[in-house]
Amino acid sequence: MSIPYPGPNSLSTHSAPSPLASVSVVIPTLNEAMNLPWVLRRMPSYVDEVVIVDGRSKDHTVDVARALRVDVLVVSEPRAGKGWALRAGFAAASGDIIVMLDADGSMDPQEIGWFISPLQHDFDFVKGSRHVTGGGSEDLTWLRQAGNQALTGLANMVLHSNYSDLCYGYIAFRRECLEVLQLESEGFEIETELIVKAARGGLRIAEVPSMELNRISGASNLQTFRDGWRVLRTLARECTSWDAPTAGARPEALRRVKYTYPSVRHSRTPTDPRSVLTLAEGA
Ligand SMILES: Nc1nc2c(ncn2[C@@H]2O[C@H](COP(=O)(O)OP(=O)(O)O)[C@@H](O)[C@H]2O)c(=O)[nH]1
Ligand SMILES: [Mg+2]
Repeated sequence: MSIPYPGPNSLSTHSAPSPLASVSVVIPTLNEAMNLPWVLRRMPSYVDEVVIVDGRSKDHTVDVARALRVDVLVVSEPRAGKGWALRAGFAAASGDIIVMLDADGSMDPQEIGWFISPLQHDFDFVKGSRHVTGGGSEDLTWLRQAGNQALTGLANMVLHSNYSDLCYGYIAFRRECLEVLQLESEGFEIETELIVKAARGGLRIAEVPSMELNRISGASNLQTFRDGWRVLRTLARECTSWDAPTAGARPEALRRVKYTYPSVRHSRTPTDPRSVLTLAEGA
């Protein structure tokens, strides 16, 4: 099943039937056989495609995925790192909307609707946040929390943005965004790369609350200091040397002036009550 998609010029095509946007969910997996069943069983029915990216698991992750979802697309990526995995998954995904989430049970697929809703209202890129009302985390240690807070503050200062949660990888975007983002990260820093480039590329960004749960079983692959350093390096690199494609080089759906947000203004003039009351009388 697909969901209504307003298309790039939704305001001007009001009377035409909306095309349906398809939804792909990309999930990188590394030894998640014990956790993936919960994730796949919580997948909303309107998700059209689930892409699992594996290549290094030593358990039965891929068999479990195939057993639970016959139409699962399994992409093999033998190189180590979440960045490699996500990039391979994005390249294979066919949906109009791409959602990325983890396989360890820390991100609830039932929240996907919250991410998709802003994409249907002209946003391009939607980020989950544990630090807005309605969001939270069972999984953040004080050290990770402090590091994330410092990195988020730094990113906001440099980007003139107001992100509330930099290091969190529950994200959805319209697939055209990939042409603007030009991803190249190999590891966990891909989340930072996505977020920095989305801001620098002038995408229309929304944050939605997300509740991060504990990993169901197994241990995190993230190493706080090693990966924190990679995040910092990515932040510095993408903020200084990356140049977003200009509006002309973009897909039609994302074309707008570089670094500026559209300011659509709806006229708000006082209404003469008589014009409304006569309507009611005529009815
Ligand atoms: N395919 C693939 N997936 C990975 C790799 N490293 C981590 N992942 C997956 O990326 C997601 C996030 O990893 P996790 O260890 O939970 O990191 P954390 O959530 O930041 O603590 C999980 O679904 C992992 O299975 C990798 O090298 N290859
Ligand atoms: Mg995790």
